[in-house]
Amino acid sequence: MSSGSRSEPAAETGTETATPTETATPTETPESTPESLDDWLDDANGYDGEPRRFGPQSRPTVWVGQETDSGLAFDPPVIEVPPMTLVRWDWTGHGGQQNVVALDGPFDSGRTNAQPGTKYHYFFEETGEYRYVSEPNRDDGMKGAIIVKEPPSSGNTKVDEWLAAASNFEGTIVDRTDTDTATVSAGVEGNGGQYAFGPPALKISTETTVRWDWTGDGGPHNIVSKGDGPLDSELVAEEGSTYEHTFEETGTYLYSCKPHQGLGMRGAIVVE
Ligand SMILES: [Cu+2]
Repeated sequence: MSSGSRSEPAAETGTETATPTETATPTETPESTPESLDDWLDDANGYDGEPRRFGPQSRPTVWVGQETDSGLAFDPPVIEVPPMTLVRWDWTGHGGQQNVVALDGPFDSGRTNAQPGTKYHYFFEETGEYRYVSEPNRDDGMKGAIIVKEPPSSGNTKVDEWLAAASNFEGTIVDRTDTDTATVSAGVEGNGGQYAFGPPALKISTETTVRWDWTGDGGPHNIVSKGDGPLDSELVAEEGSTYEHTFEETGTYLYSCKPHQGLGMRGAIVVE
């Protein structure tokens, strides 16, 4: 995603801090943006159709001027964040003059800049969909969006906070309290690749065995408890690999695939 190391600039350029009077307010169907967000993003460079999701307390950074097969891009082009999130943009210096300008006005990094290390940020308080472009490159597909929405809620706070970053979690804890053996697939579609557990959240009864089945997609995965917990599998990639654990005690068990935890490859087992 980021390319190489770069030093901090002596002076930040194009930086702007939102003040209480300068909060983001989505406008109703403005004339400049009549299409649906998906239609508008159809030709966005570097976008595979799946927003990158960030949870509460995250610090998302979008690279400005990422070279992709389709052309210069914002990276990631589309992110999903909760309200009250500070989003940063960081110029790579590739591809000449660029800026970050919302179509409907709430944020604008100002004049274009080609200097690597140029930074801009904006604090998103309100839910909404914010489309933006780099003005010199807008007709070439350098466009992006910030989707600000409340994270999915299952009612279990520990699960919701842990899985807020998992793109395939929509607030559902699948109920398997009626079975002795429940299965979870490791390496299903999500989090920008085959980097998800399916389903990401399960509810079971005590004395239930959960078996994780490797799909063989997305490279090596493992199953490791967050903090002190009972889950600790090998890191393997082969389709058909399995790992299982029988849960004896009630509680909420959080886990992740260590190599892909930062992408959102996380899961939860609630034992009742
Ligand atoms: Cu993984």
